[in-house]
Amino acid sequence: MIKAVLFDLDGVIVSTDHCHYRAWKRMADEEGIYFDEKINDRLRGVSRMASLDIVLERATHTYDAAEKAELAGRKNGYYRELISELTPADILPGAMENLNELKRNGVLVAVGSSSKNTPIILKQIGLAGFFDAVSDGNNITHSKPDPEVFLKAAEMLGVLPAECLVVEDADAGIEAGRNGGMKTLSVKGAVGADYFAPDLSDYSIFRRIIR
Ligand code: B16
Ligand code: MG
Repeated sequence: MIKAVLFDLDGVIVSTDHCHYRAWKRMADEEGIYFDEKINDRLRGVSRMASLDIVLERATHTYDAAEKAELAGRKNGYYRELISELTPADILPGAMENLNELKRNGVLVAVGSSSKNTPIILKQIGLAGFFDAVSDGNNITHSKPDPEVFLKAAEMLGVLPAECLVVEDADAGIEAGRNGGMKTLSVKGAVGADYFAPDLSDYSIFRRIIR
């Protein structure tokens, strides 16, 4: 029986992909590194430093640890500028309706995100304090597809992994949920899940999964 739904943040509750893209692109352009939307797609659900390693695959010289930290920090500064403009209107279609219905039915809701910027994003979109638990890039040491972020969320909620449904837009996130022994719902074409939906605009999706 499903007692809790663990939501990925970027790409599921709010679309910050374009903010990540613009911030990585600005940094890559400054460094003369080729970067495009296709490379950006590979960064979905991947931690900041692992994302940087993917971006640097196209670099013409190697960067040492201190230089890498500077590049990641610079990108994050650009990203912060962009997400400071997010508002509740940026919550993706159907997300609020589904979240409210789950709560009304006594199902616990949590965030399970790789992003260290999760608290800022939740505040910007008016959802700080809304979730029963928030597990994010600040409380984990292993990034998706490691299940840590979702296992921590389940622990915070006091439920078993088998009682959780993970909602994800990234292949690595679906894999993380499965690695944690949880049921998974894919949106936006992430592969390998138990259930699939194009997005959360279908208000009956959870009613059909959680019986
Ligand atoms: P930050 P999610 C992930 O969030 C993003 O999808 C991914 O593109 C990003 O690199 C990662 O967070 C780390 O973000 O630099 O803000 O710590 O999809 O797991 O909610
Ligand atoms: Mg995501």
